[in-house]
Amino acid sequence: MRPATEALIVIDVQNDFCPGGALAVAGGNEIISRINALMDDFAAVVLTQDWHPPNHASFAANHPGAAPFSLTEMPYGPQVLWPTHCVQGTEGAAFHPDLRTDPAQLVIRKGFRPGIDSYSAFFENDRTTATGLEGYLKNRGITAITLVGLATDYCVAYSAIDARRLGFAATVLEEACRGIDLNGSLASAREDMRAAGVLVQ
Ligand code: VGL
Ligand code: ZN
Repeated sequence: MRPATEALIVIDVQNDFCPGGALAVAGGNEIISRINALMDDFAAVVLTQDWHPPNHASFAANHPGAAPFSLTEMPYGPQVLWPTHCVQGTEGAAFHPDLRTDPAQLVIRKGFRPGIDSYSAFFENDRTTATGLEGYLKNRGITAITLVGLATDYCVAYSAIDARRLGFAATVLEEACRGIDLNGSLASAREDMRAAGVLVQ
């Protein structure tokens, strides 16, 4: 068992990010048994859930003429336009049926504001609108987090880098993560995480 100051943060292990889903990450389902086992080592377990309204600005379908995986400019900076995924209340947004959810004390939903995407478990993509996770963890006396889940180069990396910015120690267990790898995003995410002081294992 890890010390009570450590939390496991399980990022977006949802049907749409697993094979057969709308934004499938290759091998996304392969990490689930490892994540399930890890939950027994941590007294604090948090799940995140990508949770978009149908009119979400990150969906290519809501930008006439735009192709999925193309880039657009949002008021907060560049934004990848994704296939429609993790729509609130749909089967695609549900946790993968093999993921243990009972050990989790908190589920953080993110990306619910139509005009702004939210990769990080801590902040929306403007990097200032908070999800509340920082306060929850600090109130529980958590000082170090271990991150696992999907996708390594987007939601996992953004969460880990924000964790460092907020003063948490952060470890990403790559064997329990899978990436999308869009135009070299996996290599640059690893580099950015290391530069931010994230331990990438
Ligand atoms: C994610 C793209 C869009 C993720 C979420 O969970 O990494 N990626 N929404
Ligand atoms: Zn999303």
